[in-house]
Amino acid sequence: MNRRHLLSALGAAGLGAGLIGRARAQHEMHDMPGMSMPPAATPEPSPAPALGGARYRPVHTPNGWTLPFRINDGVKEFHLVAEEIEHEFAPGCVARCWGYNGGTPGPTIEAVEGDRVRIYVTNHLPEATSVHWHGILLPSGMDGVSGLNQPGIAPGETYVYEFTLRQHGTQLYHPHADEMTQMALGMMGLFVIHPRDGEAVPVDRDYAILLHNWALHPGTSRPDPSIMSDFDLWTFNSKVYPATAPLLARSGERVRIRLGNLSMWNHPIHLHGHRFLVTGSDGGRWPHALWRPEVTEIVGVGQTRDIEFVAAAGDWAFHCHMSHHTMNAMGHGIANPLGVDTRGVADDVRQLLPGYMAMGGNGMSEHSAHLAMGMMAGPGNTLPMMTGQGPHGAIEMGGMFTVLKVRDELPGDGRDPGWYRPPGRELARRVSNDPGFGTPLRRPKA
Ligand SMILES: [Cu+2]
Repeated sequence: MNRRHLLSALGAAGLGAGLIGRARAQHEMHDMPGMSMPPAATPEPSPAPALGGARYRPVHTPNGWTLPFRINDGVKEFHLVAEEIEHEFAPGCVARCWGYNGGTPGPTIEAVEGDRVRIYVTNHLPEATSVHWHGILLPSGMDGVSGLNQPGIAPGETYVYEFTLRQHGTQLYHPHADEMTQMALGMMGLFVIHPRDGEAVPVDRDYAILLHNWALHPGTSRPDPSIMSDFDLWTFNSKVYPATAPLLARSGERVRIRLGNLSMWNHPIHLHGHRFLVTGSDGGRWPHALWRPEVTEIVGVGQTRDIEFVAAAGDWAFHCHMSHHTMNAMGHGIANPLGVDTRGVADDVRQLLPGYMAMGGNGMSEHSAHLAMGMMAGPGNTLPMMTGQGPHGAIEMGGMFTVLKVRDELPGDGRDPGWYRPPGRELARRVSNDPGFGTPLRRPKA
């Protein structure tokens, strides 16, 4: 039996193996005060500005930004640059990606129904690109499908797109030239169009999150465009938890979260503690009669969905409900170690593989415990399968996960308010450590 077979027979050092984060980096992460908190907090929403006569509440793109524009003769002018960038998914994992204007996702483009927009696109990539304005009603020649609607924008060239916005809603933009590669490397962005006449039910906070997946194999630094389904990283605005910024709100505020999906999977996005309304999509804000209450909404590939809710005090998980999408890199094709006592063979394996740890026999939770203790090593430039520390211990999440933090009052400067303190006895608590506690009923044996 060769080493490879032996490993796979043993469950390959637990499901996290081969992808176990760099122990030292993780160790430091856990040791640094505040590192379990995402670095980028959410600033206060600024008052609705007057632009071209129309007033709107600006969208906030967590971990991202909004592209500034200038007004030239009544036309809003934007400039996108397609280019290679260095992108950090979370501390300890950096990749050479492709994006726009220095980042992935590209900056959010924001405008108002009725605006005439002119968008310059400069190509700094090594191959031709184009931009498709996904969901936007426009003349065919502006639709951005290279070969069909226009020639590809060659490296070094700048093209200009110009059209009038005839709708509102949460739209997207992405290349339509070597689309598989360029999107796999991170080229995509949100395009939010506000209604011209404002909204009958205005929101106090407006967040925008783009969902994506990445095949960044452990130990490598370039996303692999050939992968169809077995991705390593699942992201909110190109970040994985714990680097995903928390979403902040005050109790009682009306919050909208716009979700766009340009990944290769559908994502059932779930919010704890609230019943939200699905109120819109690429088709704009729906008529009131179509709003429907949900706690989980599937955002299909190429779709957008807007959800709205009245914020209730607490720390509330907000995540994709595909449980592998709230994990980071892991091996998927290995033997199942669950229930297997591997203690006896771990010493033998260590002679072949120094540092080997038998894991997963009692579940995967010990993965995060070992990480916290700095006991695990693995390939460089990857992240632990599950991570994150909360006020009560390991959160054991990654990928498409963040925390909605609702407080009666928030720090004025947009700082993270820290962890929620439940009032009185509103906290689950231990009442016994006797395994024989109580008289639970069990389903009768047949
Ligand atoms: Cu998902």
